[in-house]
Amino acid sequence: MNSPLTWTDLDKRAVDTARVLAADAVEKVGNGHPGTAISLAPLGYLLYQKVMNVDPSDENWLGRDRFVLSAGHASLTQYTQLFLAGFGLEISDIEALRTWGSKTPGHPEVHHTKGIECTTGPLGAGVANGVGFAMASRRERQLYDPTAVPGESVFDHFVYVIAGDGCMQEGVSAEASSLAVTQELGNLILFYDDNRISIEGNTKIAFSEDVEARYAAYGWHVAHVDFTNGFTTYEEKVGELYQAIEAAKAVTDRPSFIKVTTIIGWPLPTLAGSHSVHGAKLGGEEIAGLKRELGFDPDKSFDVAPEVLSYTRSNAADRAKAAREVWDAQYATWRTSNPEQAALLDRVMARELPAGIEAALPTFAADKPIATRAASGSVLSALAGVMPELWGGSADLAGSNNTTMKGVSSFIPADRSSKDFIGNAEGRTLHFGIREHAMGNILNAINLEGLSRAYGGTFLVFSDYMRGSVRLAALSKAPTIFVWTHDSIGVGEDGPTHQPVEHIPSLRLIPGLDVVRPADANETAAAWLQVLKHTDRPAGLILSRQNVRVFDRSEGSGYASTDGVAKGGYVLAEASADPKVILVATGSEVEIAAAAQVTLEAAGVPTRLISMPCVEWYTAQPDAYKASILPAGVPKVVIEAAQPIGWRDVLDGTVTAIGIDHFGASADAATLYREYGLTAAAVVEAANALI
Ligand SMILES: Cc1ncc(C[n+]2csc(CCOP(=O)(O)OP(=O)(O)O)c2C)c(N)n1
Ligand SMILES: [Mg+2]
Repeated sequence: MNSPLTWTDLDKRAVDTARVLAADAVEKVGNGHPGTAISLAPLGYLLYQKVMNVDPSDENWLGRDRFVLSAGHASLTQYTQLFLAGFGLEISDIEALRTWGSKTPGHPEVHHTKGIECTTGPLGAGVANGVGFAMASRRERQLYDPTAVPGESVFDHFVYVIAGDGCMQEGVSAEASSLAVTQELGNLILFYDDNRISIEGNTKIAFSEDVEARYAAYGWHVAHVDFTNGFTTYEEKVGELYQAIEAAKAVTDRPSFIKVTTIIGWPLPTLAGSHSVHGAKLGGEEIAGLKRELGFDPDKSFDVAPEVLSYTRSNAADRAKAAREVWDAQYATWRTSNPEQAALLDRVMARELPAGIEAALPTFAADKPIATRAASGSVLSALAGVMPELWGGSADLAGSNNTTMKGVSSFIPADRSSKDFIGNAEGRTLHFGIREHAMGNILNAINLEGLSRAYGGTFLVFSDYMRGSVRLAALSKAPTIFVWTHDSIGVGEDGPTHQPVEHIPSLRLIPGLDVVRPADANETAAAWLQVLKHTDRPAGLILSRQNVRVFDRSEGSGYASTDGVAKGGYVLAEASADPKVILVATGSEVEIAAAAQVTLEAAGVPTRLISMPCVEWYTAQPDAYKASILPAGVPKVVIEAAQPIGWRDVLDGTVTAIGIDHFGASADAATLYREYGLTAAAVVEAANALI
């Protein structure tokens, strides 16, 4: 518990300083979002100076509370507090808002500005990130400090999220908030800035539910602090807000929702309450009026009284010191009494894989075909024991995605155990429900937190439902692993709604995302290893529903080992002489290309076969390697059961790409492959046409 709230004139002055800085910063650059930063300054200040355990001198302190500004456009809400608390932002950084190279970009960006936990801006995503951070915290306690009393471990902390009307309107927040209560996330506190304004003005044109009642219906602990006193007067009730936060912290069996009714831009003299302050500069007159109202010199910009800054910085430092004294001692004790867990923590924080992980991976015999999704399931089960930090699940498709590690229980409260899934404290199997978008953002938060590694699955076709989170993973360099199965028309009878066609090339368009489509079971194991090794980027594992041939890679078989998987593309089967044509394929189409290679070779055409499980890894190889396996002068035929766009950019020279540029249909997979011309015969024909 924090001590009773003290709120002096200096605190008030500091809050007002945050407001005028927000106004000045947007005015200087000529664009940005001043309104909410002005009216939410008391909440931001309260959190950073009176509530949260954070350490401005060590922004990665493990014991810190996590903060997410889901309303990312109001980034100045956070930047001004990071400045006042001394997280490394100086006044020149506030002055440089939204300009090239500044530490204060338009929206908060993780790994860019100290004190930012995750990149926000796409509205609602931050709510799901908050849920992810809260889940991560519970798992970390169990992983590293399993005997601790919940709430008393060095790994316990609170997660605070600020959301606005937009976040509450976006479906992803509903998905995540529903799951948060199932997960009993008592460490999560969500503020809703109920200012009833978004870009198009009064939200009543598109938003009419009682959001507080909605959260109560989810099962959250709810509270309301009304700065407008029922739309009569305006009173920034920081004391009441503080009490509401303290009460929320005391509720440990469910998340807490605090609606704060505000007026956007308050106390701007003429524009408070107007949507024009949401995302535009205010104008000199208005800012001068604000400054006069608050007792600031209207002729000065970026004017911070030294006594204010020294007060806020020393207050933040003192609070951090007090919190650290307790935590550091507790942490030292934890390390000595839990040497095994401490070693695990050190390894995971260094982002290293366990020694001997290669040996733990299964190998698959070539005697019978296996779907790569099934191989993936075997890989995960094999990793469960050696990689305790690994956890994951599916958006209700565990049986289809093969995402459940054998022998691992579920990450659900024990009393939610079902016939099929047993939940307990050790649980690592995640159940996202049918909530792909929230799943993606929850995974991102867990993986950004970095104290465990999480994956999540759905059908590839539904990657569309979570694409925003995939993009954020790539942008944030979150090492999230997306397991996308049922990766082509090979889905078969479910028909075109479930048959991805455009997804693979469209995911390849996302910069920084590794799109990995292994050819067979053994490539799947190698692909998992490679994906786990990359800790600075997300990957999508694209896996087949249908069985595919397992290549015999033994000595003399003619097929190469899986060593080349790490290079993204490699010679799976060499030509009998200098190749006249090179066949390139990914995933389930590699076996088709292999059959075509046999036919072409039999007809006297020396043909090389390349498996290319990951274009991104291949592209990153030295030019010499690329030229050695795919020389420009030799014609190439590519086959992939997807939109064939893009291959001419990956491969030099003459390229024919066989794919599918239309929707599929409901029929068995073999029929669809035949009807749509994804056959060895088509590859042979295309090859013959080129040579
Ligand atoms: C997913 C998404 N859609 C649209 C936007 C563009 N956008 C930025 S702010 C905003 C309005 C947000 O309203 P609110 O959350 O109430 O914030 P306030 O105006 O109160 O600051 C919109 C539509 C966005 N950032 N993210
Ligand atoms: Mg609003």
